[in-house]
Amino acid sequence: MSDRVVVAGAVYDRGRLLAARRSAPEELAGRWELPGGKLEPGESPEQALVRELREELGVETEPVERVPGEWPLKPGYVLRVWTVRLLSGEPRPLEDHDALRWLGPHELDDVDWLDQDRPAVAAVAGLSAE
Ligand code: 523
Repeated sequence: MSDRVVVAGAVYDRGRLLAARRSAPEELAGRWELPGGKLEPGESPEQALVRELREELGVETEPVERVPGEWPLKPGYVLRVWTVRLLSGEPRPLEDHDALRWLGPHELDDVDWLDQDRPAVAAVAGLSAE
């Protein structure tokens, strides 16, 4: 069986990347991630991403491009990432997170990313350095 996809957004605004601190479940709480979540039946990855970012952060966004690569999560799940443009709203930690930070290009190591998000963030940083 193929792995289930979890989508995440590298949300950029004025050159800074949004990092979100998870509030649950216990084993992930306190660690930072690129916000996102699982696809619902019938959704495209881009639709799922726009929905998740609206629910979790209260913002309208537009996926820009897929970040090349795919990163393993818990067994049966893989993470795929898109760069995302903020269209409207100021992100707030409404659901699943208890803090947000905007990281400048030299601040990407300043938060304790989830292990599985680290390679994704490195790929995002490589893309934006081009
Ligand atoms: N991750 C992860 N990194 C990351 C995301 C968005 C998700 O490691 N950037 C993991 C955490 C969970 C799984 O992927 O084990 C699903 O993410 P979650 O819980 O954010 O997905 P939701 O919001 O769809 O979850 P439900 O509450 O279960 O619907």
